[in-house]
Amino acid sequence: MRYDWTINEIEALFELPFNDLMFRAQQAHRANFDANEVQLSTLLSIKTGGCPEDCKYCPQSSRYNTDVESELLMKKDQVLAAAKIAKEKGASRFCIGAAWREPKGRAFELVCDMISEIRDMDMETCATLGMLTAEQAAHLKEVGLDYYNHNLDSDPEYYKEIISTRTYEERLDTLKHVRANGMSICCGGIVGMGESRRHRAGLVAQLARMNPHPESVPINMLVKVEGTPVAEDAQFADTLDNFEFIRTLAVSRITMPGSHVRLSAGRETMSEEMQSLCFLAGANSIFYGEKLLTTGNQDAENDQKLFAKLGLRPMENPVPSSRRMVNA
Ligand code: SAM
Ligand code: DTB
Ligand code: SF4
Repeated sequence: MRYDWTINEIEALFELPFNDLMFRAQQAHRANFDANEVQLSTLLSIKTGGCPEDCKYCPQSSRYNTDVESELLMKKDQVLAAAKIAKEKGASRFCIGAAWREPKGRAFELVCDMISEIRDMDMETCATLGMLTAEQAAHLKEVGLDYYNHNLDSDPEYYKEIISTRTYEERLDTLKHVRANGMSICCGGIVGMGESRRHRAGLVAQLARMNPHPESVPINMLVKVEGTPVAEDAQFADTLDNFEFIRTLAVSRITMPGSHVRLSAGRETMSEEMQSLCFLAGANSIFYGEKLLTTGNQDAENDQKLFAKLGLRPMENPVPSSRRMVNA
């Protein structure tokens, strides 16, 4: 495993002829995984909207006029009911998301309680709650959280075009606390926000220089939501070519060969052929279920049909039997 990738080297991978890039990605994929298995994660927004941060892509920021209303923290019973449905449909990981800058007080305690119960449901647990202190990370580990999702979103240079209310360093600090407390990291970014190929290579370099690599790497294709700056401002008007998105997945696969690279947001509008090229590029994880946090995703039934056409299988649930409930 390499942790010393330079931006130039990664940019050179981006520039390979497409077929050569796909071949390299398949080689890396097959050396580390069953190339016909895809991990399924289901997302649930447990606290939607009203976020004080100014992430220019985000429909949940209170600063932009989008259709997303601010809601209260969801009740535990509702969350557990959604987790049960996800499990029945075949998800191996359940991820809860909150539109917070950081978790606080009683709400954090309530979320910890939810996590400890999801943990007993024979699924991997994941949460994305914003910035964490070292103490909060320790507490999440204690209640049984397996993964924490916290994205870098872009490379350090382009970051200032997207977010002003939280620094890149603060993101890295949160990731440090997650790692120090023995949880797995889910960390990736968004492409299609008007960044250059060099910026995309810079994002992948940031991820691939982490030692160890993030266990899950979500690559999101920007979902342009009406009312957010990325959908309204001329600076962000360009849309990303599909092949460039596929290349980003392939380069992530080659540089982080042991990680689950996730074909994340943006899948709702992708054709079956586009998605199959994403899998060929080494993506081996998806968000599964009809909703992401606030926007749509492919229906589970569509995914099942596509998997059948391509001969893909959902990855086995990795939760050890020692953690499984006896009467589940
Ligand atoms: N509030 C927490 C935070 O930002 O850390 C957690 C939830 S936040 C919505 C999780 C991630 O979703 C963001 O870091 C971003 O990468 C992704 N995301 C949000 N809106 C998106 C969009 N419109 N298109 C693609 N990805 C998006
Ligand atoms: C990630 O990288 N993508 C997910 C998850 N981690 C939390 C979120 C995508 C959000 C897309 C816009 C929405 O549905 O609000
Ligand atoms: Fe808030 Fe997270 Fe959206 Fe940023 S990405 S506005 S922190 S919910």
